[in-house]
Amino acid sequence: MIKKLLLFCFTIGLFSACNLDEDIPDTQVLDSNWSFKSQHETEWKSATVPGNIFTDLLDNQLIEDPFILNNEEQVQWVSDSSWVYQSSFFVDEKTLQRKHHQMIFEGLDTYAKVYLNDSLILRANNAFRTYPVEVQSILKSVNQLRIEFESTRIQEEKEKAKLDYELPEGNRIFTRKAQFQYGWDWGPKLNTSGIWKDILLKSWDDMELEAVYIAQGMITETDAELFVEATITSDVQKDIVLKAQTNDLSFETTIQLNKGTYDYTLPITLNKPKLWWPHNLGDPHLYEFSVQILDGKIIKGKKDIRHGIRTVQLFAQQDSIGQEFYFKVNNVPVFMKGANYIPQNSFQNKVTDQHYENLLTDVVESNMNMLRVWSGGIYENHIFYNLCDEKGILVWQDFMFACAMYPGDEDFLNNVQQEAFDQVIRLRNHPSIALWCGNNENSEGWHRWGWQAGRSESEKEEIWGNYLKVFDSILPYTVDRLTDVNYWESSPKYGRGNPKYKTEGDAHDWWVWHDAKPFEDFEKNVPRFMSEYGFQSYPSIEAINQINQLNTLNLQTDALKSHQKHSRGFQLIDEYMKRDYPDAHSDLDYWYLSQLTQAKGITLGIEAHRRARPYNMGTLYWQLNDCWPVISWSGIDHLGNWKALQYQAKKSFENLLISFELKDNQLKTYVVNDNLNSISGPLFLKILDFSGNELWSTDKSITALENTSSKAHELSLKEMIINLEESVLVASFEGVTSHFYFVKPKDLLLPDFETSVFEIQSVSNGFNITLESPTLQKDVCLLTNTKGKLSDNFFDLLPNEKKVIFFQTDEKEIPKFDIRTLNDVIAIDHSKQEFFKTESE
Ligand code: BMA
Repeated sequence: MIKKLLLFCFTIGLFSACNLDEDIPDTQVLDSNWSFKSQHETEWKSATVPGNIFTDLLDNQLIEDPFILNNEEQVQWVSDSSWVYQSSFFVDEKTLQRKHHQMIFEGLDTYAKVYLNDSLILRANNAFRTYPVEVQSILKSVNQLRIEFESTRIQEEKEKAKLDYELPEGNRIFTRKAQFQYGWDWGPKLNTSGIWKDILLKSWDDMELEAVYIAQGMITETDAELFVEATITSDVQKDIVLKAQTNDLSFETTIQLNKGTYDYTLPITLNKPKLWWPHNLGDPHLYEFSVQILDGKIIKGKKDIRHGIRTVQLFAQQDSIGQEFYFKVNNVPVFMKGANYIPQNSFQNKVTDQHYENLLTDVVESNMNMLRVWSGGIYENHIFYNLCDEKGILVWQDFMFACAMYPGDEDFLNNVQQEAFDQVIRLRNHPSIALWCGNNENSEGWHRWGWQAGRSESEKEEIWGNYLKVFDSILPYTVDRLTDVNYWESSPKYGRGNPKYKTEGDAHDWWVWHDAKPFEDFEKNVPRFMSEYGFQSYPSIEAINQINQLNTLNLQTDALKSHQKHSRGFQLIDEYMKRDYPDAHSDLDYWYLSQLTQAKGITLGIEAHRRARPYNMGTLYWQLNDCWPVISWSGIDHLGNWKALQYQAKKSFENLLISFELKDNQLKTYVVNDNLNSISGPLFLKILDFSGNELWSTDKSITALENTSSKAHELSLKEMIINLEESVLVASFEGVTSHFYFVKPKDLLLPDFETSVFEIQSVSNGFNITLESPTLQKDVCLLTNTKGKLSDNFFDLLPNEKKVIFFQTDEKEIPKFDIRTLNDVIAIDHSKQEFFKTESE
């Protein structure tokens, strides 16, 4: 247990350069010379660390790629086997002479015995924990490190046998590792094993600066009170200096170092602090701190820490309606717009820095200000949070417990306590983290998914009691003690089975999709904060072709079927598609319409939630991304390609939004303004036919107050003499334009497909594509085999509107584009109908 010594003396002055010697710990990353073998074999093969057994087998051509064809099924034996990894490493004489040597295992997956020079130094059983091990008595100049990983199945069976009842949902609950690797309704069953994070060897003499946390005190416009907390392990008792520098400011204090591990605090005050804001409301400003401990003129330890000064609070008080659920950042209520994030790959070592950069850039470009790191995956790497800090993306951070009930024996609870402690300490310097949440749907599952059926009262009491020990005691206590952000026990507070889901806390709405309810229900069932709702679609053609290993689109293969993990997935996509869209007559059209269906449904939800602010204060759809090529709820597929949903969500997430609601023949136009300033100007409304003739128009001066949603106009359609199947309403306000159609897409009488201008012009970093048509072209989709990124896609082209799309690519040759539009699909559909008519006549 770390004790805390508060120190009161501190000084402030201008940073002056002086010559200092360094005697900081030596750190060696032990990631070379690794090899692996199956426990029962003798032949060693080369391994990559950090990594995992599947990618090592793949690299050695011992298995086929489980992401393509039906290969997942063929590689299940890998998880059922036990594996051994070994390496040798050298320690130079000077380092060896140091007094302390500690090995730090940042991630072992999962049941592992670690031997250093044939001595057992560690038994690990939690992939989410960091294991520090003192090795001074064992370390030599040439060392052998061997790690034996036992199949998780063996331990899980042992744990299961200890209970006289079964816990939902399967044996994964006994093992503290990424739960999605046991198979999910969007993920393959690829239960990895191996060294999935770095192993470090740290050597030092009499003291070590282990960690630094910058805690916040009072923040006002004039001052920010901060506390630089340094965790120091020492052999000696003496006075040293704890120093922190940022910009040209330097702060220091003398501390009385005690033997052992303690926290020491340097209080500092920054004048006129620049606050950290989510990107859609301001600048995510970060202060760079350099923290040192100095023994006389010798630097004994140093760490660079970034700190964003902000307050973030969850407000979840009972109110006259039920229970509010909203966040304030820097004392301002912030509407949260975003999605649920899952691991980017079943094999974490395949996720490069560039993947993180691309995905989080996409998040900002999509106008999202919050991601929920969902609990069936992993506590992400620092790079994820670093980028969220830099880019101004708030993070709702789940603890890794999903859709199940977990054990509650002493060993398990201690293990969870240590995991929570490690992870919260590891991540607490990130200003982007806005909330810690206990679990995903465990409480919901227990209360409403039949998990209590057939159990005795004492059994139920025990299982729920164990739930409370973790989620109502260990986790909230850890968060409260170590951080300045709030804790929320379980997401959702209530699911759709409980009517309170509309009035209390956060909600998951799976009426749509799982219960096949209409998308329009999103407008009826608006909760206080929607933390999950979603709909599946096919991924990019590139991803499908990769799965099938074909050059042309084919939706009928067994390979593709094995990449749909929801038992009713295909059926539900089809059912919803038919409700709103015309029949598809080719695989290409089916693919295209599946994406339009998803985009239409989810943006309907996004906008209903945003219109309802402040009753509702957040909307996070399920799900942002994929962990392999798959038919899923994602907006961005595994290859980074945007689905129609992502392009359309980007528009629905704009700070300034014009949104419509049609009820009882009354069309209400809302203006939602998430900006922190009010916006005044004329609101233009016009109804056009599909050839561009204006059928009706009006304009009105309005003011959209900051941080509000309000009804700006109401139109009675009863009085309108227009053909609704052939009209579109176009609204614009201060540079923002929105379209509204009065009937379902399949009932639109769209003109034939025609784009009169289709120009491609080479510009720097890509090409500009100019489109224009004399008639309305709906859901224009540009398709190309060239790798790149379109600035917009799946958009509507108004009659005679010139639209320029930027295609960012490294390719120098003019790419070839095909165009798909809804006009096209409907035209085929109509001609088919006519054809059938003629035939039967
Ligand atoms: C939510 C998630 C996931 C699941 C998704 C779609 O409940 O938390 O468990 O993948 O629904 O079914």
